[in-house]
Amino acid sequence: MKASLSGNLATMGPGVPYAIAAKFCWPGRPVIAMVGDGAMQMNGINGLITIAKYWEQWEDPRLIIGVLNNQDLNQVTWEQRVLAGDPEYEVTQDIPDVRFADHARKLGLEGIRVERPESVAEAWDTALAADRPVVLDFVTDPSVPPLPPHISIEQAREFWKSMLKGDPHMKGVFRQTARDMVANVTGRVPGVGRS
Ligand SMILES: Cc1ncc(C[n+]2csc(CCOP(=O)(O)OP(=O)(O)O)c2C)c(N)n1
Ligand SMILES: [Mg+2]
Repeated sequence: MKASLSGNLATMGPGVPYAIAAKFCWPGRPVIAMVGDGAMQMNGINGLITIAKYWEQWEDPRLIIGVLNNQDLNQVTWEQRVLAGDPEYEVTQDIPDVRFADHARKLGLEGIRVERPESVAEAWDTALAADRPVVLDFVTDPSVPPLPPHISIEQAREFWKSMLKGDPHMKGVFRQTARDMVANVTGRVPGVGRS
C-alpha cells in the first residue's frame, strides 16, 4: 500500500488530483482519497469530471472519495478557538451542505450519503464492491474537538475564552468534549452525532 499526504502546510485540494494520478499509475489497484468538504468544494468536485471521463479505461475501476462533510472549515475554526481564544466566526467558517453523492451520480459515478454512524461500515462495503468510482459523503460533526490527547495550559485557556465569548456551537462542543473525556477514561470510542 502507498499513501500520500498534502504535506506540513495542510494544503487543501491535493486529495482528489493525487487519487486520479494514483489511478493512472496503478490502474489495476483500488485507490482511496479522504478529503474535507471545503477542499472538495474548492477543486474536488471538478476532479470528478476527470474521473468520469477516464474511469472506464482503468482495469480496476475502484476509486473511492470519502468526504468528511462537516459544513465547516473546521481545522481553522479550531485553530481560532484554541490559539486565539476566538469563537467560531460563522461568516468565514460555515460552508454550504453540498450533496456530493448526488453530484457523483449525475456524472455516472456512484454516490452514497452517510448520515448515521451505523451506516458507515455498509457504505464502505458497497464502495469497495462497486463496479465504478464512488463518492462517500460522510456527514460529520464540526463540534468534535480535533485535539491531541494532551493540550497545553495556554490552549485550554484560549479554548475557554472562545467559549465564554459566545461560540455558536458552544453546547455541541461541550457535549463532544465531555464525550471525549469519558472515552479517554473508559477507552471506548464516543458515539458521533451532529450537534
Ligand atoms: C489551499 C489552502 N487554502 C487555505 C488553507 C488554510 N486552511 C487549512 S485547513 C482549512 C479548512 C479545511 O476545511 P475542510 O477541507 O472542510 O476540512 P476540515 O478541516 O473541515 O476537516 C483551511 C482554510 C490551506 N491550508 N490550503
Ligand atoms: Mg470541513
